[in-house]
Amino acid sequence: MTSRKDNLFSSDTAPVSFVFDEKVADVFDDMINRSVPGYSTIISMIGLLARQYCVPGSRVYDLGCSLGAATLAIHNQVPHQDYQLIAIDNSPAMVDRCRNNLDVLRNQAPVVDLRCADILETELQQASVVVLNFTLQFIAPEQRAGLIARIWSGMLPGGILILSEKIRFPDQTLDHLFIDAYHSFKQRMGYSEMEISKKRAALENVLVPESIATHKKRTLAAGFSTVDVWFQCFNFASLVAIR
Ligand code: GEK
Repeated sequence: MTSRKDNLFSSDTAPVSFVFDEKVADVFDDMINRSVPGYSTIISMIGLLARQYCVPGSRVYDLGCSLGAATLAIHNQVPHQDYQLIAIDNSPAMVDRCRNNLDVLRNQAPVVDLRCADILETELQQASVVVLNFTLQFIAPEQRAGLIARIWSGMLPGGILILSEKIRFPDQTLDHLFIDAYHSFKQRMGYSEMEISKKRAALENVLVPESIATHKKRTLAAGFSTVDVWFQCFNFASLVAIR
């Protein structure tokens, strides 16, 4: 996957509010790799989990697929071809570039069903694996429970939901500690203090993080039999829930 360097927030014309438009899609691979600690590990482990849980005849959904990184990891790691792989994003700019990235899979089954659609309006069926990799955080908080419940309804017993999110901590001291550590990480990844603070302001009310306890409570309330964290680095975590 090739990507231009993300210097979106270094200029005076930096977006005031964050949107997944052409400018973001053009630099997204560089942006997410330098902004989410452990991103490449999470992507590769999503492939590994899908390899374990994708049963023949089932469907696998990558919800909020962006440029298709998780979709590609799943396609590369599931050892059989008897499943449908559905990748969905509602940003036309992301879907265009994702289609190009998925071109490397041409002539290889299964053919990825890439859709430009709202995951809030997507019906899920027969899913053995559902991926929400840093997508739920962009859904309005009041719509999250409904989405998780619909995902549960569309899943097979024994299927898994992989839910990665930026998280907040109820303990203020820890919350500050992790946010400070995260900003140091971003500086080490080459972002200036001005870029970090402008992006933070642009994401205000667009990316709404919740605590791990809130995510766990919501998945259990939706009907999942169990849920826990399998990855965490500072204020970023990934959970796995079993239907
Ligand atoms: C990855 N999962 O690289 N319907 C569909 N897509 C949506 C919606 C919605 N309602 N809301 C937001 N999105 C990817 C990274 S990025 C995470 C996911 C980030 C899409 C949005 O267009 C964007 O592409 C994605 O969710 C979130 O593994 O930017 O931090």
